[in-house]
Amino acid sequence: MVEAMLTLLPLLACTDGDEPDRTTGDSAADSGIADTADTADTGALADLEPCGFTPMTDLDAAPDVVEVNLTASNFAWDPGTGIPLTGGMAFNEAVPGPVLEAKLGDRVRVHFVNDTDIDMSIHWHGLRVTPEMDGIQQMMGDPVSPGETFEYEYTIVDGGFYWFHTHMNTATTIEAGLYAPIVLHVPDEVAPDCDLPVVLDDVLLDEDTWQIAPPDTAMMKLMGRLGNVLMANGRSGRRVAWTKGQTTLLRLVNSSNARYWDLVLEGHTMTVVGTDGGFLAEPYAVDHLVMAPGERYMVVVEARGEAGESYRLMNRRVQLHEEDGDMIEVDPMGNGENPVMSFVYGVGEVVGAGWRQPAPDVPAWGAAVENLGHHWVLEEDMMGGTVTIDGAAWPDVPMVDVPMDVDATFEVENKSEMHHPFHIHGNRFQVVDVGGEAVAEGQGWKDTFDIPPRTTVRIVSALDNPGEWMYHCHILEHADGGMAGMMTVMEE
Ligand SMILES: [Cu+2]
Repeated sequence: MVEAMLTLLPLLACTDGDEPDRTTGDSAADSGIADTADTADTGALADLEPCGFTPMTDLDAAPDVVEVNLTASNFAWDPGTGIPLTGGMAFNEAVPGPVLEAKLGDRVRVHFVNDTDIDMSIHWHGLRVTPEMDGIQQMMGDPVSPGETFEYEYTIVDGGFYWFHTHMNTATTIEAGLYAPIVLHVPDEVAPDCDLPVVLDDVLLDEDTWQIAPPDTAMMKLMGRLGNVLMANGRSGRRVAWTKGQTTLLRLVNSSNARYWDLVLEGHTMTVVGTDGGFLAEPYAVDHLVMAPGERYMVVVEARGEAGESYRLMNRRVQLHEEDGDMIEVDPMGNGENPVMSFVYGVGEVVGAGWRQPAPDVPAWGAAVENLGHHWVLEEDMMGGTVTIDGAAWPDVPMVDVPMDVDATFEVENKSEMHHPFHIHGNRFQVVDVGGEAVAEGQGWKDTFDIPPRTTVRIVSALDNPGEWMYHCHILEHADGGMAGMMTVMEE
């Protein structure tokens, strides 16, 4: 069963999938759902999960303080194969880790315990915290060692959807399961019927043992480690209960080491209402959504299906990964569909909450500003097996110095033949053009941007958060391999 589900097909055996459309699954499953709809604790509905999330327990009763315990440990978790991963790791014994939930203006305190046997630091991806809380100074010499603790504390200055993850040996530790969502509410948010963080990930398993495959090969270090099991919220095959009429806010993040996802939700339109750094001024509808590693999108879906119907969230992008020296694609169904999660309609209908777009924190620019902060050059030497920024690898990439509170355009020039998702810590940015083409939709705040091959992307920032900040490729093999540098936003 497991082997059949996870069979890897050689590239040439693949047929392109048709445009996905509505499906009701197989008839046996349908009748099972219909028969058991009013006794939801048995039969085909038994494995349905409620649509929503349970946040980490807030230990502080004060309304504007969120205080949580966070422990990283070795933890065997099941990615959906039925075989727990003995090399797995987790925050609070869950993959993804539990949701950190707070609201704009909250003070957040995290009592972090490193119960693993390796050095560690936590990065709050996208949060504009202070440099000493960003996980980088620890990475650069003062890590949270095994058995040690660290108190992370910061104020929430942006709303939307973010995530946190380890920031040392990321290719290994994030692959092992050390990542979790962050949900940050804004004052004028009207709660949807369902608020569902969905973490998209893949993991590379050995097909004899179904355990996490050995460390990266030289080719993986160049191409990125692509998994052979695709997961939503830590496992394949999750089934989430929906009711006709309800409004769902999907908070999506791509936590994969190297995989770009192209998401399709059968039978439903996704309306993009937010990007990495908060809500958009103007939502826009999509029939698919490409997400680079590290990127987030918030999308709203109105549930229009009927009782018993099932709709799949699928990745239709096919990428190659290495296996025994050959490049193989992950395509378990052989048709480019690659479902990772299903939404299953129960009986009945509700009058949904609808969606009211929160007031956006609108970016200031529609085009590049004249002041050039820096021009980065990303390169990859396939023969030499190196990835570089500005001709060097970490820690030798020259420091970028820019003054605080002066709007600046940054150019990221990708001279290589691969996509690189470029992530900048500490400040927020707006993408203004890609290869000279102005960005038409989704002018939201970003901290992670896809830089296509042989293309220059221009981004603008107000640089209002001072300090030394890391920037790097979010293909974790590239980051660990030296595709990273530091930028100082200098106070006057
Ligand atoms: Cu890269």
